[in-house]
Formats: sequence, C-alpha cells, structure tokens
Amino acid sequence: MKEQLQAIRQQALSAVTGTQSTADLETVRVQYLGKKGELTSLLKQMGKLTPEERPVMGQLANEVRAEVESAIEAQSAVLAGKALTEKLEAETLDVSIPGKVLHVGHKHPMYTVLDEIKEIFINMGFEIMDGPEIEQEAYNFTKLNTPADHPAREWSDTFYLDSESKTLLRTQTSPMQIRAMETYGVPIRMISPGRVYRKDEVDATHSPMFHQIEGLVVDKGITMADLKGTLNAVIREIYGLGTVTRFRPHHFPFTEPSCEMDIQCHKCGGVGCPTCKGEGWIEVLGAGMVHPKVLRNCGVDPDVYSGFAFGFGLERLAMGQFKISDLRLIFENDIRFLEQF
Ligand code: 2NM
Repeated sequence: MKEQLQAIRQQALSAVTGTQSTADLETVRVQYLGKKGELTSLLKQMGKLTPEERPVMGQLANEVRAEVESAIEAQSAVLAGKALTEKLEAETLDVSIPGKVLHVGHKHPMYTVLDEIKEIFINMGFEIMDGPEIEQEAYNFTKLNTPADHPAREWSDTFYLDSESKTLLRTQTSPMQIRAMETYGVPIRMISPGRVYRKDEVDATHSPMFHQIEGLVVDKGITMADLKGTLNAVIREIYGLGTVTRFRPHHFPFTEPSCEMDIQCHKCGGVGCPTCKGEGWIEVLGAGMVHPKVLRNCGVDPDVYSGFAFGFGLERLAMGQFKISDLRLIFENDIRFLEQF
C-alpha cells in the first residue's frame, strides 16, 4: 500500500503541474482527490491492513493529500497569472487615441433674456401665465377694443384658420390677459410671454413668428405714475441703474392714454450714432392705461378699477443685449452662432 501511495503522489503531482487550464486542473483534482478519486479509493482499503500498519498508512495518506492539495493551489495561481497575461495581450488598449468629445447644450440666448425678465417680474409680485397660440377673434381683437374695420384685422396682416375669421394665430399675447381677468378677476398683476404671429416677410428685423412679453396690472387707484415707476424700475434692472428713459404719446386701441417708452442710447449717450440710427433714443416698449371698454369687456368696473399694460418684443431685446445684428440668426439654430453665448 505504501508503494501505491507513493505512486499516486508521483502521478498526481506530475498531472497537476502538467495542466494547461483551470478546467484541466479541476479534472485532475477530481481524478485523485474526488469522492471516487484514486486516493480516496485506496484509503477505503485501509481495513485490510493490520492495526499496526493503519496509523502509519493513515498519516502517509494525509501527507500525500496535503501535498497534492498545495500543488493544486500553486498551479491554480500559475494558471490564473497565465490567463491574465493572455487576456492583457489579447485586449490591447491604445491610450493615445483621443477621447470622444461630448457636446453639452445650453440655453438659447433669447431664453436667457426671458428668464432674466421673468425673474425681475416675479420679484415684483407678478404671476406668469401661458395661453393658447390659436385664439378666437373675440379674444385677439374684439374684447381688446380692436374693431372689425381696424387695419390689424386685415387678411394681409393676420393668419386666419377659417374663412369666417373666427379663429387665428394670436397677433399678440394680450388675449391671455383678457382670459386671466375673466378667469381670476381683479386685482391682478401678471405677465404673459409667448409666441405671436403676423404676416410679415422675413428680413433682418421681421419674422412671421416672434416672441412677446405683455404685462398687466389692475387694481383700485392704479395711475400712469404706477406705469412709469414700474417700467422704469424694470428697464433699469435690464439696462443698468443709470439708464435714462422717456415716454412719448402713442396710440393703441386697447389703452388710453397710450405711450411708447424709449431709453437714451447707451452707445452715444443721446448724441446720435449708428446703434440708435442717429436718433439718440432707442424704442423699447409700448404701454398705456387699460381702456375702460377693455375692462368692461372682462367684467371689471372701470369706475372702481384702473390698470396699466405694456408689451415688448423678446427678440429685439435679446438682439440689443447680445449685439445680434440679424433677427434670422435667433431662429436658424446654427450651432456656430449659438455656441457664442
Ligand atoms: C402693448 C402696448 C400697450 C396691452 C394691453 C393689454 C390688455 F389686455 F390689458 F388690454 N395687454 N397688453 C398692451 C398695451 C400691449 O404692446 C406693445
């Protein structure tokens, strides 16, 4: 039996060191040390030995088992190292290849300006309200005191969606203010930013779709002084504290009296230059005291309440702010243009 054990030791050790893979090694382990393995089978014959021989053989068998086990462990480490080396060679990585540049987008310049404006009005207690771009003639014109024979209603000026001129693409965002007064009543302090549509040919300063922000304040005792004070405060937030402004008389059907607001040209200080087209002033918005008929059309008693309203174009504001010379650049979405902001 001693000779058999020695033989198993010899064969097992050389089989272990001869293995080329982890799977091979496992086969060898089962062959010698497994439940039906050679060493185990031999130990089952221990009963045939004399009582004196048994402990001697038992000890030898344990030594053989321990030796084979540690050889397996050592070979396992060798094979793992070999597998890693092969893997590293097979999967070569060229660290000199340039990485992929990820393009991260950012806010469109016009929306940067819009967010700034919203912030200013929110801080003054205004609410922001969104409305439909497809409007009814009543909300876009009639309730805003724009009568049927007003030039703004011309087919050449407005996108109508039916032959009776009942539905249209809104030409301003004020219809939303009519809706707000009807829905929430007064007092009210709100702005409505959004897209508006007019039948204009595209050029450097015109587009059939552009963005407007209109505002409305209605309460008891609101006067032209509130209009001037509020708009001066807003414009000085946008253009700087030292901005000089003026109000000129104007006409809008929905306000009476109406005005336009100019800022003194920040480039030439009012002397006249290309930026202000020699005027010394730059027009920034239209405004006025809400016409009593408009208030009445919204169920508001003009003998108790009064209000002011205003409107301005967002593209023009962004163009001034970022020194953009052509309106079309704002809508073309050319990445080379947009990346500059
Ligand atoms: C402007 C100029 C003047 C305006 C009027 C109203 C409403 F709904 F209260 F009648 N909203 N916006 C208004 C007034 C708009 O844009 C140049």
